[in-house]
Formats: sequence, structure tokens, C-alpha cells
Amino acid sequence: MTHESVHVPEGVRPARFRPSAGAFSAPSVSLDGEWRFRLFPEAETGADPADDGAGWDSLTVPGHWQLAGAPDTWPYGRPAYTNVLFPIPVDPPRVPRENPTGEYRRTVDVPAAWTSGGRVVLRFEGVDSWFEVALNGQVLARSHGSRLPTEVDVTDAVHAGENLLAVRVTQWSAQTYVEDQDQWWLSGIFRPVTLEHRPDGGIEHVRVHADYDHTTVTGTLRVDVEGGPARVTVPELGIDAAAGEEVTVAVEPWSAEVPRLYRATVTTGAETVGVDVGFRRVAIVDGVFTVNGAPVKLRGVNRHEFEPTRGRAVTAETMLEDVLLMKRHHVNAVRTSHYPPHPHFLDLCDVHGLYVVDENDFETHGFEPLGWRGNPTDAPEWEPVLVDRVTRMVRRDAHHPSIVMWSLGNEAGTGRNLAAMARAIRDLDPTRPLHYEGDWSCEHVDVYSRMYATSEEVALIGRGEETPLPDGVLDARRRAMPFVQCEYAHAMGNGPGGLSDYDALFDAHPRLMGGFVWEWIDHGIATRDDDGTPFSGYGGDFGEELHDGTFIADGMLLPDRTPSPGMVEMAAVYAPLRIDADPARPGELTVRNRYAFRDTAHVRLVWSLTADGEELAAGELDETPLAPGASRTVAPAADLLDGVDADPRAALWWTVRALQRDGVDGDAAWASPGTELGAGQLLLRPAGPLPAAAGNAARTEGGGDSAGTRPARTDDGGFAVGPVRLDRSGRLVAIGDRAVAVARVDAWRAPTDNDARTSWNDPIGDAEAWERAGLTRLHERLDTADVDGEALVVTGRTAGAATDCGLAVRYTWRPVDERAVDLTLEITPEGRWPGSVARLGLLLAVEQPDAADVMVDWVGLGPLESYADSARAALAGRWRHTVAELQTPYTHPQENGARRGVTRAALDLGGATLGLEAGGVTVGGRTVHGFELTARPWSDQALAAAAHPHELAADGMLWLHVDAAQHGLGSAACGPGVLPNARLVPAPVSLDVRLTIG
Ligand code: IPT
Repeated sequence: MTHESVHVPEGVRPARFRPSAGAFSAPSVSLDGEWRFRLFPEAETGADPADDGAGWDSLTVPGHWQLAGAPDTWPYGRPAYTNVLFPIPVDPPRVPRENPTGEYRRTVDVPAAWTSGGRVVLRFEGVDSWFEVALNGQVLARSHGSRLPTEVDVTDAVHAGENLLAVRVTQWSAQTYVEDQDQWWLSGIFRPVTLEHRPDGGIEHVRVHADYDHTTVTGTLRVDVEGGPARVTVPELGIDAAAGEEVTVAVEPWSAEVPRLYRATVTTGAETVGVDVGFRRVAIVDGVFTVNGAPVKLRGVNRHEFEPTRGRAVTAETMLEDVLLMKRHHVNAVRTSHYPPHPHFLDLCDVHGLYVVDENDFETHGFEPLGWRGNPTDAPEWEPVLVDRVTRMVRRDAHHPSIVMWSLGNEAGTGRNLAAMARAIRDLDPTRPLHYEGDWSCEHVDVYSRMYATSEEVALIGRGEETPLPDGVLDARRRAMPFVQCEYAHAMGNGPGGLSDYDALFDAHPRLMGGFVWEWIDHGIATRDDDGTPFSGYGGDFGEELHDGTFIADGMLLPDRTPSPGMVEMAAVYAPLRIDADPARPGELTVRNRYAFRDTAHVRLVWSLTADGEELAAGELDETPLAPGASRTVAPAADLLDGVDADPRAALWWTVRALQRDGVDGDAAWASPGTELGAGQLLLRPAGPLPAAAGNAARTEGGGDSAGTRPARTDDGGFAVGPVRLDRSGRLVAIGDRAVAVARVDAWRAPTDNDARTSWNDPIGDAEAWERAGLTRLHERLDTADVDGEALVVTGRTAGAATDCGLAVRYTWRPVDERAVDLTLEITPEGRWPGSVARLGLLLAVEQPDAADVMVDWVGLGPLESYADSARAALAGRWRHTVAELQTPYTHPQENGARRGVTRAALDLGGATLGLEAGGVTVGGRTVHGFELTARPWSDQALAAAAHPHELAADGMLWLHVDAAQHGLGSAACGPGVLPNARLVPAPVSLDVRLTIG
């Protein structure tokens, strides 16, 4: 067998379950650390496995050779990114002769005791992609399955004392054709390696069956053991049984909400293994996905293993960080896209409570562009390989209570081998439903799964009204299945939008079992530019011949694991306590307990009354716990506003937050007291109108045209209106002593990744529609500038070259006093428009040397950016951020940072404060609360042109958008675009804003 044969591994032992670290008595040594290493250009390296590699380089195992050393000094090739396309000619099972191949060497000291009885076993947790193992010069095994374990019995080759281990790893192999996941191509021994002593009569394999019956509140345990006769004890439950014996006792069940584990000890005379047992039952009941008898919604994420400097060689610290971040963001489920994870990750899911879809290491997506010709999924010679893969996954992982479904793989089309894999899994484990998205007929699986289906289609499926399959039998079968979106809400760049729309559907329809946001983290690789400036690289940054660019930056965490606003939005949408203002019940908030198993005894409901973000009163609501699934309404006390002494201009909000109580031990690892489990707000009184201008009295007394009382002509033929100056055409050129370089209406934004792509449901993408509408090249022609009584009225038209659609604009400038001016901006679209518009509002560029340091203090939604379809996390309040902090440094720069519902803002320009206050704002005749404010130290054009955040440089201006509205986000980068409820179409808008400077 060579790296180019379609063959199961040879010279390997049957796959074994993986006990958690330290939970076994047999001696073992870690072989992680420094190995000798040499990279060869071809698979036939000519290196002798008996050569100890003296004089070679050194490489850290686990790791990828492409990422060895500091980011700018990688000595062994570079990472390469393709999504679907194979980076090699599609000619299975052959691969190019140019095939980077690593030769690894290390010595290992074997205790004499290991060689006098029992077996000595070498275990690899993951090697990418094909490898050959030799000990003391003798080739013993050849294996593959990059994210699967391999055990090699080395007993006959090992001796006491120093032994030489040689491993040859090829980057490309026949297996490349079934490992075409959307990720970096990275090679090498990237998971741990151990050498273990297996005693005679030891425990070869453990299979835990731990069922839970919610009707009797009992658990049934049976532990099957391969190896010597074994006993199983669970002291906490008083269980002491023979392996294979079934015992039923009263237990507390395991769930992601309450991850109750019992420690079982399995012993033969020769060996003891500890295993954490969780009693639970996953079942599909009447087409509904249930755990322990209760319907459960999966509020999930897709997780690839990734660290910016280590690739898929993730550390235990990162695994824990991921799990705790998930818990803190109210994720209850994770799909291990698209391969079994490092086994320790599953231990953490058991302990902290996450439902896992464990996915086979299998994807053949690159055959799709070829019409699936030659797809291994349907090729008989691949059957043993694919069955071997699922077998190794199930045997390694089946003891984990966290795993609630097995997945056959991802994007591998259809074919005969799906049936074989499904059969193999069911033979090993009939207790968990099977998942596979790639075959919509669902012939071999137990749940109907799709990716990126639109909300309209999800609603149809929820109601059981989906388009029938041609085959009536399969259709009836599928119609009886629960439905999951194994990928949805593509979180590329700024987004996803529309998450709460999906979530509402999941809650509304029992058949819908939830979904998994795509994806957890941007796979941005830590690198440096020519000047040594660090940045996160994506496809194309490493000289790849073929690549998929920014599509690898589509996670909710930025590469350094900073949660993006999309992640915070997801946390609000996934929150277990839903606190909603329901238009049908004015004056109340509805609090809904969305746990499947927990009541709310661990939750405090605290309220506050605020006026423009300043707290006037606060308290706690009554403590009666809500049962799982139950809801009730809460309302402010009837006399709450009596005697409230607040600025009549201030909006009054009643905010209710669900907070974790003190002393909830079970959640301690992820939830400190006060952790927010849900929040909602009720607007008790909207912001009042702008106070009228000082009045004519002052004006007449002042004797006419004194500055600040009425529009005046200036010496250069322009106008002075209150604190602002306009040129003779009526263009704003200064606010106080601050020059204004750009002042016009704007309708464009730096396209998000979602704007830039064509969605599932739109004929052209938004960015393309904006281009066609001329929004990328807007100019404003001013036609008239006339003093009309107390106001200067300026009219004109904003439009782009080569189109006949445009925006009629009308500015009415009305002085308030020397410091303040009221602007009414009316924008009226004219002509035929090809699609949406990005925004409608005023763009200003104010000269400002250190614009990034300008402090912005605003009353409105915050603290993070929000958009029309990504606003669940935003709360009305008073917030302060510098302009620098208002920017979200998406791995690929794009529109970001909008703050909505702004009624007041003060920008500290250093020596002067620019104030913005909202009057009435209407969009298409509909009144909206406040305006949308965006502030940047660079232009949208610069933002759109930058490939990476570090390329953006402040240009001496403070760029401000004061918008009546902005288009939503959607998730068109892979999926549906912006839904009608968040789409900004050309419509008349009007915006009253008071500008002050002082
Ligand atoms: C889907 C893939 O399953 C996933 O790995 C990722 O590539 C995602 O797309 C996009 O980021 S497949 C796509 C054709 C829907």
C-alpha cells in the first residue's frame, strides 16, 4: 500500500475508545515534544527509517510543518486555502509527484518491564494526511484518516532502552480526495502521540450504554468490555456489576443544561479505566427531537479546530476556552465540522454540557464542480475506507454522553457508500440518530438536515409543507423526521443578519430542532507584512496558485478569539431567558424560560428605570421560578413614573435582565454570579421633540442678521447659519471653526462580505445593485440655495455617473443660536432602481487630526454595533467609546460600527464638542426612533479598498454618517440575503438633526 492506494490502513489495531487523560492505570508516555525533522519534495524520500536523523532540523509535535517557527520565518512551505476546489489535479487516487513529505525521527526509552509481558502500542491521535510508521528500522504500519486515531502494535519490534521511531508523512495522498473540507491545507503530526503499555488481560475497548428513562427517573447502565473479564463499579450509585450486565438504578440524567456525570471504574485484574458516565436518552418522538423525553432545540455552532499560530494543532487551553465561550454565549450544541475533534474536546463537552454532532472525517466537495464524476462516495473501492473511518470515529467516541448524533460527513454528494457507512454506525451504536446533509432524500439518516435554507423554506418545513420528494416512500419517511439546519446564518464578516428570525421559527415549530451557525472562528493565520506588522492572513496571502480568499474568515470569533458583534448577537438570540416586548401586550414584557429541563430558580430578574441611560430606579422582580418552557408577563409598577424628575427630552426605558444567582455550583466554570441569561426593554416614554429655536423675540431685539439668529450672507457669497458656514452653492463647509471637507447625502457603504455576494434568493447581490445604481460614484449637484424666512433651503440631486436614478435632496438649515443649527434633510429617490440601497443619510468629513481618539458619548442602542436584522443584543442606554473602539476590525475590512436609535451624541473633538441630537426621523413615511450614527477615522472608500485591517490609516478627517436608515446584513455570503423586514429600498426619508458645536 502506498500513499496513492485506496486501501484501509495496514498494520494497525482495531480502533479503541479514548479514556480521558489520566483516567487509566496502564503506563504510557507522551511522545509530544521535539522530533527530528526533514522535509522532502516527494513521497519517495529515500530516507532510511533506520537513520536517526542526526543533523536534521527539529520540529515540535504536535504541529503542522507549514506553521513551524515564527510566522514570518516558516521554513517548510506555507499554508494554502481552498474551500471546495482541490489544490491538485483531480485524478484519484493519484496525486502530484511534487508532494511535500516530512520525515520524523525520535528516540523513545522503553522501560524493561514493558517488554516482559503485555503489548506495546503506539497511538497517534491525528496525522495529516498519510503516514508510514517504523520502529528500529522496521516498517510496521501505514495509516491515514487525518482526524482519526491510529494504534500500532510495536511489541515485536521494541526493545528495552532506547528505540528509534521513524514516521514518514505525505501532504497529499489518495485520502486527500475524501478530506476536502473547507479549511487550510496543513500537514503533519498535529495531534498527540503516545506510547502505551497494554497489560495482558487489560481493557482493550469499552462501550458504555447509559440509558435514561424519564418516566421512571432511572438509568440503565451496561458496560461492554473487550479484553479480560471486567467489573464495573459506580460507587456513587452503589453499582458493582460484571461487564455486560445491565443495572437499573435511580439517577439524575445528563443534559447540556445539567451535565450530571457519574464516575464509573472498569477493572480487570490487570487494568483499571475510569470513564464518566452520563445517563441520557436521545430519541425522535413523533417527529420531534427529544433528550430525556423533552423536546430540545439545538442552539448550535459549527466548530473547526483552529488557532492562528497553530492551525488545527489546538491546545487543551484553547479547547477549554472554546467550550467556556460557547457556554457563556448560550450555545448548547456543537457540530464538529467536519471531522471528529481532538478527543479532549469531547471530554469538555461532557463535563460542561454541550450537545455534540460528531462528524466523520469525510468530504469530497471538490467533485461537485465536476458533476460529481468519480466521487468516492459512490465508488465501490472506497467502501472499506469510508466504513473504516466511521468505525474508528464511533469506537473512539461512543462513550461520550455529549454526543447526540453521528454525522456521516459533509458535502460528499450521494452514493452507495452512504448506506454502508450508515449500516456500520448503526451496528456499533443504534442509540443515536444519524445525520448527513448531502442527501436530501434522507434515505440513510434519521433527521432531515439542510444548510442555509431560507427562513421561508424553514417555515414551510416547520409546518410539514415542504415540496415532496419524487419517491413517495422516502417522502413519507422524511416528512416524519425532525429538521435541523446543520449550517445556517453564515457568519462571514459583518453578520449574520436574520438570526433571530430563524430562532423564532425554531421556537414556533416542534419539528424544527434548531441549527448550527456557520462558523465558530475566522481561520485567520497569524502572519506579518513586509514591514513586520502582524496581521491575520486568509486565502491568497501565502502565494497560493488557487485559493478562495476571504471565505476562510467566516466565524463569529475574530482569529484572536475576540467575540465579534455577531457572536454577541448570537448570545442574545440563543439566551435561555427570552424577555420580549410584545406589541399585542403594551406596557408589559414577556419572560419565557427556554430551558428544556431547568426552572429559573438559579435566575434573578432585575429591573431598572433609566432616562437616556441614567438610572432613576432599580429593583428585583418576584422570585417564583418559571418551569421549563413556561412564560409570564412582568410590568413596571403602576406608579413607577410618579414623581420621576427627568429631562422631558429623555427617553424612559424599563429594562429587565435575567442574571445568574450566586452559588449555582453546577455552572460555576462558565457563569459567574451576574452572568446575563437574557434581557429585554420596554420603552415607557420616547424621547421628546427638539426644543424650538430661541424664537423671534431674540432676533428682533438683536436687530436683524447677527450671527446665529438667522441665515446671513458671508463676504465670499456663502452663508452663515448659526454655527455653520455654507458656500455659495449651499454646501456645508464649516461647523464652528472646524472645516468640513465632505458634506453630502450618501447611500453607499463599504460592502460587507454578505453584500458582495449573490444570495440564495436574490438575482443580483446588494453590492452589485449599488454599483449599478451608481452609489459607488455619488456626486451631489446643488441647484438652489435660498434664504426662506428664518431658514436656508438648499436643493439638489445626488446621483452617480451612468445611471438615471438618483436622490432629490433638500436641506433646510434653521439657526437655533450661535452654537446650534437644526437641519432637516429630505431625500426623495427618483427614477428606477435596480435593488436596495445601503443607507440614506448625511455624510460629513470633518477635519480632525486624531479622529481615532475622539470620544463619542451617545444615547441610543449599544454598546456594540447593530443593524436592522442583528439587533437583539443592542440595548438602549448611554454609551461611550472612542472612534477607534467603535470600529470592528473584521479580518476582511468592510462596513461596521453603526450605532442605531441614537437620539443624542457628543463627540469630543479636543477643544470643541460636536453635538448631534435627533428630532423626527421617518423612513418611507414610518417614524423611527433616532438616527444611525457611524464615525470613522477613514473613508468608506478606504475601508472598501483595504484587504486587511492594518492597512487602514487615519486620513486626518472624522468621517461621520448620520443616517435615517441602513440596509440589514443578511447572510448572502452563503445563504439568503436580507429579509424584507430589514431591507432598505429607495424610499423618501426625512431626518431632523440639531448640530451644536462648543
Ligand atoms: C458549506 C460547507 O459545508 C462548509 O464547510 C463551508 O464551506 C460553508 O459552506 C461555507 O463557508 S457548503 C456550501 C455549498 C453551502
